[in-house]
Amino acid sequence: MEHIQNGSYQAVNWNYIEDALDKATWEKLTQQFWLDTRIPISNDLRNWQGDLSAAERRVFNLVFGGLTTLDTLQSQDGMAALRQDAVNQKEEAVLNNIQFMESVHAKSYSSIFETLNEKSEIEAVFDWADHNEYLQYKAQKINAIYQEGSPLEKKVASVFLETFLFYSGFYTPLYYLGHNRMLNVAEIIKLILRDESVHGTYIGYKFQIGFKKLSAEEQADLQAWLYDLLYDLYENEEKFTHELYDELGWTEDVLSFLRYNANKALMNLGQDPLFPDSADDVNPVVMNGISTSTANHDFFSGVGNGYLLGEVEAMDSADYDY
Ligand code: MN3
Ligand code: MN3
Repeated sequence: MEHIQNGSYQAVNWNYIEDALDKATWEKLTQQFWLDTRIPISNDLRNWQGDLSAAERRVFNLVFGGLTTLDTLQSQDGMAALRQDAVNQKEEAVLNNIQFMESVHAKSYSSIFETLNEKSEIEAVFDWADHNEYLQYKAQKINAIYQEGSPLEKKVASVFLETFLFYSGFYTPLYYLGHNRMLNVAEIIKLILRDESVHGTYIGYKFQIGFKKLSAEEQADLQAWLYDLLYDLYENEEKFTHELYDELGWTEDVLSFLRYNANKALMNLGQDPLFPDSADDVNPVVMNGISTSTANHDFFSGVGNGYLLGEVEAMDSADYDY
């Protein structure tokens, strides 16, 4: 947004709030601030060395390599692109917070790698991530929208990335959590999921405000574009999932989990679901992993804004709320 108005560089005034959700989101995100360095990942070394097969360790590493790429994209390009379209200064501040936390997410995977692997193994994972056809396809497809898309298209890209594309990776640590393995790694993933639950809801909400202002024809065009994009990303994600998970025999379960999350991404954007998959279709071990969560699950608690709570709960099923 433009910062100079009537010849003056505008100071941000938090005593004047244009949209209560900006302030509520700021409070929620700062309240749940965390750092990877607080989690004792080395406590998982016994599981890593004693309970996971070589094939499982390999998939685990590649999955985290892929997650690193996507969180790097969010921290370096995603939030910067969305911030250009912020409609007020408090929204910009919230996006600043999100951008920093994306850097924490990206770094946390390196903390996991460092604890569990040798240097040469880590280098191989990064080399794989930088060159994997399907991972690069989705990262560059989303980044192109960040660079060239309209304000609403950029928000769609961000929500699809965070509420859909990450889940082929999140499946693995949630699966182990459901089996009571790699619990400290899972703790990091739960913290990331807690953040993403807020990010997806907030950015989806900002999308819905803009979407409602479009004419019926513009809405129909944008809907056609976003469903095409989702199909395109899903086709790529199918190939990515086969490449990663065929060896373990997990592919069909991961794909069902992906379709379930694709529907959640659409819900965040206020759009109808695309796939028939519901929570009941997802491997119960993974759902169990998600629901063995810790803290209070009251999204935007303490806001005292009834209409927000209602709207947010509807967009954001309790599965990922902590
Ligand atoms: Mn993230
Ligand atoms: Mn995020």
